[in-house]
Amino acid sequence: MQAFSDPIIAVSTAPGRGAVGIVRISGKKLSRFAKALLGKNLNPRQVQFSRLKDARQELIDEVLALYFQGPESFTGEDVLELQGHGGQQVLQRMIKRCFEVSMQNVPNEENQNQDNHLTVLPHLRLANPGEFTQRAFLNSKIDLLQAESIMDLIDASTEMAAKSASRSLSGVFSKEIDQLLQQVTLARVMIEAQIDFPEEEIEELQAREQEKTTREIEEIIEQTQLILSKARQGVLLKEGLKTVIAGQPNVGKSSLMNQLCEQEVSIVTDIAGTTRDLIKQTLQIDGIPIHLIDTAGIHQLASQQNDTVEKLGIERAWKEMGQAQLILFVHDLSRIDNIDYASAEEALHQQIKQHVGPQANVVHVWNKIDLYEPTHLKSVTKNLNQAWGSQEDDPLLISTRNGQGLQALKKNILHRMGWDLNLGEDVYSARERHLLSLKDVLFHLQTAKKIAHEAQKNMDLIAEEMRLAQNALSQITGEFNSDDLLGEIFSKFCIGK
Ligand SMILES: Nc1nc2c(ncn2[C@@H]2O[C@H](COP(=O)(O)OP(=O)(O)OP(=O)(O)O)[C@@H](O)[C@H]2O)c(=O)[nH]1
Ligand SMILES: [Mg+2]
Repeated sequence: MQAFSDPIIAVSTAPGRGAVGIVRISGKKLSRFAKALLGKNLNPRQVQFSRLKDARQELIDEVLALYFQGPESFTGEDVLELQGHGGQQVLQRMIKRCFEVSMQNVPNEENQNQDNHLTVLPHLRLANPGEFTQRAFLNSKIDLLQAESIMDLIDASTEMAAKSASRSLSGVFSKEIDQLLQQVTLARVMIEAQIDFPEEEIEELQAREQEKTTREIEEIIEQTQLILSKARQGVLLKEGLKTVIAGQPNVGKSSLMNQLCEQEVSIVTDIAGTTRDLIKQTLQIDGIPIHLIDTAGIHQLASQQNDTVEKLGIERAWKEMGQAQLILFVHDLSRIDNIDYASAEEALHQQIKQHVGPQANVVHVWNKIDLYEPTHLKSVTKNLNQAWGSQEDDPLLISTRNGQGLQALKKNILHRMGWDLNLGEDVYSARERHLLSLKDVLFHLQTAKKIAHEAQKNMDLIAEEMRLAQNALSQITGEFNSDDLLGEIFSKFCIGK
């Protein structure tokens, strides 16, 4: 049975070859272990050079040893770091030696009685994924938001994502949540006090207090909305945006894919039905990861034809559209006056609406502007945009051939996802879990506000909603979390972290 009090050991550097490799040990009373392993007493927070030898006194590696005495360490326990050379064999020999030494018996220095011996470091075991960070959390060195941001920092794939993770790690997000929690708690105390108002209390005073409470709830709602929008951006930075390029054959979907990715990832020809399978590529727009998917052109005749590959390709396109956060529906301006093409466009538009739901994020992109220059172009596309319920005032007119309109399209993609440039620098890394809790908080606050605005204010109900908001908030920083959730969060870490 594994225990949280067991000392743990792991290689903390990435697997593979490297100049330096680190073995990390965390536990209680590590100084005795360090002495038995390296033959000398280590001073906390000082780097000491040592020769680590095996049982036959053969050199395993020359190491730099760093000893942190708890609670002034990452995990809050004693921590020993051995920095050696980064080969896997060396590191494994170091770990093996640590296990051997941990099981040795040494005289108990605290009790000089001759027969009194102690095992150097009983129950030493390999660390589970994320266990060092989990201990830091359990020993209150960091809160749950900070623990999660450590993983985000390691995983960050863009500079912006790394910046936002380090902002969370430094506690910016936690501080804002804590402040919000304090505000909610205070408001709740005030409300509870009003419930207990003595009967003889003058009505006027009571009314004034209630008004103040309502105002306070409204302020807290505003604050929650701001934090939610910053957290939303954080999730976007971390997770990116799944975007599918869809449309009829030959409209220029693959050309758009290549232009956005700035490389030839998809084959482009003038033959309708060139793309048959999904082509996936991740790119960045202003530091936001966009997971772009090029799909097979969709046409109504496919189901009547015998081309199995094409049919399968179209099926896959529909499946991806169903899961996409954004669909770039590409249209071919050079064929817009062709009746067959236009009616197929209308049919496809209806199909997309049915398939992905009316709330889906569909951006209409009008391609091949270089081939179509009549003066009434804008009004034609504008009418179409409006008829199709598009959100754009100005239609997105592009040419993948000469690059026209692509910048506007990129901006539009970010805008559609609610990316607020003004918040850019303020963003902190966040997860779906945080968004769900914040939405929960907002729901309870808004319910409380609604009751507060009723003529017959039921203060008991308001207090209950505030209590639920408070609970949802404390779930974010981990004060109020089930063991299951904690287990799930930490198991996603890598070993040694
Ligand atoms: N003039 C012009 N031609 C374009 C433009 N974009 C694409 N084309 C041409 O249109 C044809 C089809 O382009 P693709 O990118 O293969 O179109 P697609 O939508 O991926 O086609 P399928 O994979 O068959 O569904 C090619 O001959 C392209 O060179 C554009 O902006 N202007
Ligand atoms: Mg294509």
